[in-house]
Amino acid sequence: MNKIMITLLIFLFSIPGYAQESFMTLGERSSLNLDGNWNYIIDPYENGYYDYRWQPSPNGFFKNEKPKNKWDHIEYNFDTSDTLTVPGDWNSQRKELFFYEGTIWYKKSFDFKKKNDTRVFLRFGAANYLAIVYLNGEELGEHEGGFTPFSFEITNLVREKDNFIVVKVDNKRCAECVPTLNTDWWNYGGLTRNVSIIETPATFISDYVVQLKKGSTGEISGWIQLNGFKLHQEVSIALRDADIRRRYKTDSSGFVKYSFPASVKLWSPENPVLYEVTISSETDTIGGVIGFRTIETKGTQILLNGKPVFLRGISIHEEAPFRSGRANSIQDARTLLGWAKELGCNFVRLAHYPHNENMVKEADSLGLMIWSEIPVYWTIRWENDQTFKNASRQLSEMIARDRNRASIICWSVSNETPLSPPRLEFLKGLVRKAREMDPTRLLTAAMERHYIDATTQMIDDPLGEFVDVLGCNEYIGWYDGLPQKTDAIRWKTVFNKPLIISEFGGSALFGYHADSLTAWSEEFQESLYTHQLAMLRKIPFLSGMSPWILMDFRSPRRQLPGIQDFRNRKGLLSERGEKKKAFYVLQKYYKELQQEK
Ligand code: GCB
Repeated sequence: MNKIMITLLIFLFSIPGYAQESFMTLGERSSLNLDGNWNYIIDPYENGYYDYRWQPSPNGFFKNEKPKNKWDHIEYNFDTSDTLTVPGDWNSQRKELFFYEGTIWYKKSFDFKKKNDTRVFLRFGAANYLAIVYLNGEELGEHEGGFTPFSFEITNLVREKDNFIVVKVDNKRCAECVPTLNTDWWNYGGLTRNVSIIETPATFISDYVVQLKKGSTGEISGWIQLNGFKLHQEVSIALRDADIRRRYKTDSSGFVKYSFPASVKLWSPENPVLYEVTISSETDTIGGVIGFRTIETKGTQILLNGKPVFLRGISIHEEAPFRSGRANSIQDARTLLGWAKELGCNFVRLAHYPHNENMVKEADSLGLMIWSEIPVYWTIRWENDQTFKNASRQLSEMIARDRNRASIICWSVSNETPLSPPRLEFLKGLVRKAREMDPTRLLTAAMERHYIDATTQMIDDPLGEFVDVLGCNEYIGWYDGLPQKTDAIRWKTVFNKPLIISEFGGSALFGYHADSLTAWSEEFQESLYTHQLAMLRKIPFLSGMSPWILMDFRSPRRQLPGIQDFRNRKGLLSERGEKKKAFYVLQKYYKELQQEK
């Protein structure tokens, strides 16, 4: 490394709170957990941020000030304010915050004894939507986007006693945001995922990829990236149980790309084998459990480990079973994915944004393939450059976090977006970015269809040319006619690619029974599933489905008193885990599909 580079690095590392791209391995390290009670101040007028001329105030709430003498009047006090539990959304923790969209300030104090020659980071699993983070009164930086992790280096700011973190979290919706103003899910605000302090060696393994090479079941390839001063090091990869250990040298930027032959047992839903993988450098060691599989397409088929697979799926929102609000715990993940397994699924669509890490890890060990997506949903501002950058960053953060997970087989760039040339350019940009970052997984998007005559559905969205798998949402029998309408429908596409029907469904209130033509009844939903499945069975290029949706979820758009009560009722289970009749229709169908194999 030359002198100029060293000076530059020292300069960068010495800026307090120099904001990081999200280093993937920070999420894998043991750390000081900051979950639990955080004091909070609700601030609808953003009084703690702006002065009375609406200028950012140098003495905002982030200073966590205390009166210095008896005539000092400071009009806030975190320590006497109430608390919220982190991780957790605020809407479902306090009745008065149920509909709240705006700013809430969080504060947590902690002590931290840093070891010699280490670096320290503050990591957030996610904060919805815009977070500005301060440590001991200094701004560390901000993060936009509610569903991906971010971290800040605090090596030079953290002290042994009485640190305080203040976070301004603002979940106001906006037209240029991702997602935009209009969605069909609850805009749960707050520090919705874990917060932790992580200590690493001065030079540490910041990111790595260990995956089968695309199209090969006998070659592992990937790369390792170091971060710090001592970038030129010997590094190694070891796979326990496969008796593999390989050594490499990183270049002067701390990077090495590698590839080696390996005979590993392949991960699949029937046998989700995971290997203990250890990556070591001269200064650091990190490990994880990783599965190996290939995923490709051939004509209209999806091939898992070289063999055609039909994706028996279900869509899932990150909504907590039984208690409502944002799901985040391992128990939530086990319940939701357990129901998917009970249905007979081998596939889940994690809608409409990256879900928490517990979901992905649990899917890895349960053997569920995943469709993971970013909230580029409905009417995004296609021509706004900032909106594109924001979407692209969320996509990168999703891929960076999860690209070693065997369960994830496809990245989706959008959901039901209206056709236009700027939209196509925007989405092509995202597809390009995803391919650059991860050449091994399939790219998809939930697109729309249209009628070319009274009974023929056509999928010809120009985006289809750029993705590997066509996703398509359709609501024939619910928003479009009655369930019987599906009987005469035929499907066509201009693409020679596999199709996943990424949504279909209809609403039913658990326990409401009537005849099959009565809206909101379990019988209506049951009949809709029966007719839909008969139609889908006849699509020759169909490779999978993820009906909408596993469990009822909160949405401000769903008002009807006594039926919806602010819940989208298209779940196969109620929010209390009660199974509706349609659950059994899909379960039976998935059993039949398994037997047909
Ligand atoms: C859709 C959306 C999904 C909605 C669903 C519905 O097409 O993709 O987010 O919740 O329809 O229930 O209308």
